[in-house]
Amino acid sequence: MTDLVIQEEKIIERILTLELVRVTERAAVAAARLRGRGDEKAADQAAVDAMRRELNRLPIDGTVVIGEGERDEAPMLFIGERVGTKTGPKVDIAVDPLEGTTLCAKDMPGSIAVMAMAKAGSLLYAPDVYMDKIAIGPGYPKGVVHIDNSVEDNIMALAKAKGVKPGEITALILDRPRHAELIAACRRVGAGVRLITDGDVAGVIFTAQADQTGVDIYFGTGGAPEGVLAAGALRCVGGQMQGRLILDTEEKRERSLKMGIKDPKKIYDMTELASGDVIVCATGVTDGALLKGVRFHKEMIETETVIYRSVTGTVRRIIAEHREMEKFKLD
Ligand code: VTB
Repeated sequence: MTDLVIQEEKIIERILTLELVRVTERAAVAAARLRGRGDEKAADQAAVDAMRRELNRLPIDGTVVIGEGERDEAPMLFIGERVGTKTGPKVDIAVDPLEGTTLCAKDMPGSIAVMAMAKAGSLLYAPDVYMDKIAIGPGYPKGVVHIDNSVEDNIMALAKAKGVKPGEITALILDRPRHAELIAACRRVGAGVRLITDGDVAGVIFTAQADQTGVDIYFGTGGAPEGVLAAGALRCVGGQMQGRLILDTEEKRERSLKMGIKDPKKIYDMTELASGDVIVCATGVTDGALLKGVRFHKEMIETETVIYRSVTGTVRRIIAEHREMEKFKLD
C-alpha cells in the first residue's frame, strides 16, 4: 500500500467537519443556560445530554474513546458507547461536553464545549487519569523542549529558539498544589508563570497563538482526555506536544492495559495522541481568550465556534445566530 492510499484511508469525509459545529453549539447553549448558577453537575449534565442527542443524529458509526468515564460510572457518553446513526464511516469520538465545569458554574472565563473526531483507531484510547504534558506553539525546531528535560533547560532552550531572554518567556500552568515545584522552577529561571484554575485544553491551544495570548509554553499535569483533545487541535496549527499518562497505582495500570496501553511510562508525541485526520471543534460557553461565550438575545442565540482540521491545517471560526434552536426540541 502506498503512503498516499494510507493517507486517503485516514481522511474523514470533509462535510463532517461542519456537522460537528452543531454538536458543540448545542452542548454550549445547554450549559450556558446554567452558567453562573453555582451548580457544576447540572451544567455538565445539560451539556452531556445535548451533545449526546446531537451526536446521535450524525451520519457516523462512532465509538466514544474519550468520554465521561467508564461504562459503570457514566450513564452517557461512556467510553465504548456507540454514537451516530451507525450508517456512516467508523470514527473515534472524544468528548468533553463541558470543559471547565467550575468555570461555567462560576461564570468565569474559559469554559467550552469541545469534541474531536477521527477515523477509527486514530485517537489514544486514554483512561480518565492524569497526564503530564508539555506543549509549545509552531515555528520552533523539533525537539527544542522535552518532557524529561528539566524545567530550567526547557525554558532556556525555548528562549534561545525564540530569540528572547528566559525572563521574557511566559509559562501557563494549572494552579494546583501539585505544581508548586514546577512553578518555583519556572520562576527560578526567570520566566513568568500565568496560572489558570481550569481549562487546559484551551491552555495548550494558547501556545499556538503566542502573539495574541502571550503564552509560550504549557507545562504540568492535567486530565488525559483533555490532553488528547488539545493534541488534536495543536496538530492542526503545527505546535509540539508530549504527554505521559500518570499510572501510579496497580489499578490504573491494569485499567490502561485493558485499553491497550502496554507501556505505562510511554511518552506520547502529539501525533500519537491524535493521529490521522483529526477534527477538533469547540464552542465557547463563558467568555474566554479562545472563544466568546453564548449570548442570549430576544429571539436569537449567538455562539462562537472554532474547528480545527489536521489534514489541511484549516482553522474555521463560526459565529452563528440561532433563531430556531428553541423550536427544534431535542428529544
Ligand atoms: C485539568 C483542567 C480541566 O481537569 O485538566 C483538570 O484543565 C485536571 O484535574 O479543566 P484536577 O482538577 O484534579 O487538577 C479540569 O479541571 C476538568 O475537570
